[in-house]
Order: sequence, then structure tokens, then C-alpha cells
Amino acid sequence: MAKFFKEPSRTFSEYLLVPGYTGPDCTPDHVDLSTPLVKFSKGEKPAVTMKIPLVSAVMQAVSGPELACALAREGGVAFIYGSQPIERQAAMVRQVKSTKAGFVDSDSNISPDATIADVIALRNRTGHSTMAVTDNGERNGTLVGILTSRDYRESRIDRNTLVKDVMTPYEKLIVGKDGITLSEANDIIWDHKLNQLPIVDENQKLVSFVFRKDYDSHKEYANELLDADKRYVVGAGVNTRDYRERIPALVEAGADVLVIDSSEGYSCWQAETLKWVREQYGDTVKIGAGNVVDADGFRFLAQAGADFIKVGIGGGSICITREQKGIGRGQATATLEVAKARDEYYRETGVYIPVCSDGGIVHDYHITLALAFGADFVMLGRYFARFDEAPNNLVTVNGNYMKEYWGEGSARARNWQRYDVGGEGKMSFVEGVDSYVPYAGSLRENVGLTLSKVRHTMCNCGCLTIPELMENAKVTLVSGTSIVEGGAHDVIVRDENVNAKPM
Ligand code: RVP
Repeated sequence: MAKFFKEPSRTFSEYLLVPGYTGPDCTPDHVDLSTPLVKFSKGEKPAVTMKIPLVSAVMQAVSGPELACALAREGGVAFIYGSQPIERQAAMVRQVKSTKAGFVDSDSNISPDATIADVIALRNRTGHSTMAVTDNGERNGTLVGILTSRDYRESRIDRNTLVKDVMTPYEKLIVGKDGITLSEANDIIWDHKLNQLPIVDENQKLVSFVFRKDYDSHKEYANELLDADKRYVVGAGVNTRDYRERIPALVEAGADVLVIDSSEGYSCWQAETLKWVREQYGDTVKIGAGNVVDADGFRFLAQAGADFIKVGIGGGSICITREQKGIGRGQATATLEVAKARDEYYRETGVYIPVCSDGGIVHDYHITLALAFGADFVMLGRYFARFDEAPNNLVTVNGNYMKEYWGEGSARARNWQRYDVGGEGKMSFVEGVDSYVPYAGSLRENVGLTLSKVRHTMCNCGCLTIPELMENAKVTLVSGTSIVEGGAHDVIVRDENVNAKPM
């Protein structure tokens, strides 16, 4: 007879946190949300520690290069979607790795023999009045001077005047050498009262600019997640079919971490992929695996060598796997059981394998619950799909701004590799839908608000770190009636915007 689990499996909406003692130092500004992304041995540090417990879903509608930079600036990691040709995915990773915090690619370049008429046309096109003058007029040409709006008076100057006659020539410029840090560049800017500092390589070729006006904004991103070369950390999804070609291309492009993106990870295909990675790269390439929903699945992937393990089947907002195939498990129960298996594995082996709760986060407090249930971090699709930086379209539906959001198992994504169980490579039925989600603005603002709620809740629980929350949180199951009690009830709500700030 089939094995029956004694308890029903449950979702996060069925639970609440019960406050613990809040001491005088337990304030939101003292909460530390840092968390490991990949496995580590007792007494050692993980190769990557995130500053916030959020990663973005491996989905076409969610994780492109722009979102990856925005999320890394906040301290989290995006996983660039794998349901696209290898070269395109690698190019997206490369784009993230070449967006260096504070070092800006020059988009306004002109040659010394161009005229002021050309300069005005370029300025109107890019909106930037500071121009790099390079021998060939290209962004990475040899830097021969700089032209700014201070060098000519638009109302008086003859439009045929040549750039080389009015620019500040290279000999008079102060430049930074490629390889200097952002703070060194900023010191030069301040010491010499400059508005911008061109960065050049040993052959005087232009590499980038650092602008004085950006100084404050870089100071603002206190949580930026950068690699050893000060580039944004970025992840990428892979599958169990073309990994022999895809993984080398992504590694070469600079991906910091990979994940096998699959709806069901307790399979020989994932073990084979992990084995191949270890044979080719040892431990230098970090790769997560999943998804699983019980202790057996966790142990299988742990023994196969996964660097982190993703939990969740059928809980995603666009996912209809449970309806189509009748497999899955309530996300709260699955997270709790896998986290317990992780702790047991750690006690036995001294190896800590982070657990990611993937899908089904609807309210911000679900994140805090997932962490209390033992997740080291959460993966979010719908949440990030609502933001400016996601690569999906902004549309209006009945007068409301919406963003398109489609599942990887939908006919639109055609990502059959994600649902692959061997055999012929094609999609025979869909496991996801194509939908809209309400547009919500910038990632920075929304993540700030969400994490402020998480920090406040953690203080209510008397916890300043995620491990403390896992250890000390008190959780209660709630009845259907008390869920109703938790929202506004028995009043006529005037202001639907619950986040409205008091005047
Ligand atoms: P959500 O955040 O609830 O939108 O869920 C996102 C997760 O849903 C993804 O990380 C992935 O695990 C899962 N997903 C993606 N596509 C599909 C599908 O089409 N069924 N499911």
C-alpha cells in the first residue's frame, strides 16, 4: 500500500508567528539578514553569502540582466533564465558582469575631427553633455581628450568648429588607471575637484568613467553583492539535457552560481548533471539542485553534491502542476521537512547545505515564515515580475498597469527541459499559465519595504539573525476563522492602499 504522511501538508497562509521577548537592542536597524547561498563545512565560511535572503526565479518573465543588477545592488542574487539559446544566456551573464558598480560604460563618444554640430546631435541623442574624445570615436578607442558643455558656448560657437580645437586634451586630463577601486577613483575626484574621471588601460584605451554625481548613490547601496573583482554577483539556470555545452559557456561568461532548474529534482538526471560538474570543475563551480519536497529528495541531492537545494512543487503562482499531474506538497510543510533533513545532515556530516523555499510567496510575511520554517533564502517569481527591471512587458488591462507573467511550463515559455523526465524531448501538456500581475514600480523601493516588514517581524519575535529566527521562532497554525479575523473586517474600508503613509 502507498505510504501515507500522517499530517496534511500546509501552506504559509495557514500559519502565524507568535511574538517572543523584544529586548532594548532588538531593533530593526540591528537585524542582520545575511545568509549563505552555497554549502560550507562547519567552522568555514560559505563561498557566497548574500546580504538579503532573496533570489529571483529562473524565468523568462523575471530574471534578465537589468533585474540581476538591481537585485545584486540590494544584496540578493538573480538566476538568469535558461530557457533560451546558450549564447544569449551567456551574453546576459556577461552583461551583468560588465556592469561594474560605479564604473560606467561611456555612451557618448566622439572623434577629434567631428564638428560641434555633431556634438550637439550626439548630446541630443544620449542626453549627456560630457563626451569622451577617442581616436576613432568609439567607446573603447584611445582617449585623446574630453569635451564638456563648459568647452563651448552653444549660442556663439561656429557649428563647424572641430572637437580637437575646443576639447581638453589628454595631456591636461587627470585619469584613473584600470583596476583601481571605486573608493580610490572617488578620492581622485574629490582631491582634484573633478566632475568625472576617465578610466584608461595601459594603452590609453578608454575603459569607463566614474562620475562625481554618482558618488552619493553608490554610498546608498550599502548591501551591494559583489565578487572579488567588484562585479555584481549573478546566477544562471541550467537543465539536465544540454549542460555539457551550457555550463562551460556560463562559467566562461562569469556566472557565480548555477542552479539546475527543474520542477522535480529527485531524479537520476540531476545526479548525473552534478556528477559531471564535479568531474569537470571539482568544487570551483557552485551549483544548486531541485526541486524536492521531502527528506528523501533532499538527501539524494545532498549526496549527489548539490551546493544548495530548492524546495517546492506546484506552489508557484502560475503553476498548475498539482492540477495536471497530482504531485506536490504544501509549501510550508515541504520547507519544514526539508530544513529538518538539512539540519540532520549537518549534524551527521558537518556540511551545511542551504535550503531555498521556491514559489508560493504571496504576502511579505510569508518570507519571514519561510525563514522561520528553516529556509535559508526564498526564490520569488511573481514578486519580481511586477517591477520595472523585470524583462517582461508593461501593458494596460482595463485601465490598470500590469506586467505580463508566464510560467516556464506554459505554452508561451515552451521550456520542456524543466519538466523533462527522460524520453522524447518535447512538451506534451502545459504545467503553467500565462497571466498578468499588477505593476508595482522599482525593485529598490519594493524590496526596501518588504525587508523592512521582515526586520520588524523578526524584532517582534526577539530575533536579530536568520539562524536565531530558525531556532527561536514560535509558530501557530490558524483556523479559517482566525484568518478572516487577521484582515480588516466588520468595517467599510476607505483606503485600499494598506501601505499608505500617514500625512
Ligand atoms: P511564484 O513566486 O509563486 O510566482 O513562483 C515562482 C516559482 O514557480 C518558480 O521559481 C518555479 O519554481 C515555479 N514555476 C515556474 N514556472 C512554473 C510553471 O509554469 N509551472 N512554475
